[in-house]
Amino acid sequence: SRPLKIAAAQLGPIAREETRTEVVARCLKLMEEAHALGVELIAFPELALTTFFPRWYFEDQADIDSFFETEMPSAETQSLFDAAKKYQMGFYLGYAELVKEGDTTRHFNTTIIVDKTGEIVGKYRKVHLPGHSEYEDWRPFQHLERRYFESGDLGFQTFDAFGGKMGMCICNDRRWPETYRVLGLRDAELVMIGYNTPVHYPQAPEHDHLQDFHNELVMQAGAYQNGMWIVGVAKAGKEEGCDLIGGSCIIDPTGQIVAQAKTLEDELVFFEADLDRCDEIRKNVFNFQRYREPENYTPITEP
Ligand code: CDT
Repeated sequence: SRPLKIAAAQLGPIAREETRTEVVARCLKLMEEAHALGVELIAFPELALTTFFPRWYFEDQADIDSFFETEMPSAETQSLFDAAKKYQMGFYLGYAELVKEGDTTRHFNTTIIVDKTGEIVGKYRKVHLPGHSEYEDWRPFQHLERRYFESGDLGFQTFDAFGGKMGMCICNDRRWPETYRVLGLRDAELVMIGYNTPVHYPQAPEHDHLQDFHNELVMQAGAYQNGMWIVGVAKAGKEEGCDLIGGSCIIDPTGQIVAQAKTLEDELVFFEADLDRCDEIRKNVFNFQRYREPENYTPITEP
């Protein structure tokens, strides 16, 4: 067996006025709690350092850029890396990433994996950006990810760390089966997924009551159909008047939820996983080499 003690560090709402330093202090508290349980890998949500800013339309690029990190670690986030080293606990952290490349400035919705020594060992930039790119006055709140970010350019890679193969994706990516399948084809054994999911879906409010169901449905299916562990971790609760779902959970490779958050606040969800359990699925019903029929799947990769 390959045991790995993992945790989802759900965060409650982050106010617009809350500073990075205040949020990092909340994260450090969860790391301390996790350390007492012997956690080796802890996952924080999507855009974990600030409020979910795409809910507002900003005209001024400086206002937008104030939510972005230009370096990682930064002065405000260094203590997370120090804690990783001190506790021998790696982490997954979502943040808005601003990159300068010559004369161009690029914006991504990003996550990293940091190992037990405090080194960044993997990076992912969100591929499936939801929402819209122009101000839409009929909405009770905006979802301007398609205005503020460009689609990720790193693909769905896997990373050797924590005694296995780690994968990442972000929020809306989890609704797309291709995300998990590409990670599965690259042998991911544990995939971490941070999310900010409003309860209210303005285009189809009749689906609002299905948000928790859809969250579990897609992650449980992804876990089972690819024989992988999944850590789903929410930014939850009423954030600046907008209700976000919670339901952070750990899912085993058979698709069962083995641990789940009970609140919409800062909360640790813990489980001792066994990465070898991926074989229960990968060597049987979803033995890709034996049973996949890729010649029948060609439309999937056509634009
Ligand atoms: N952050 C993020 O990707 N949220 C979307 C909201 C629904 S689409 C407007 C999600 O897929 O949960």
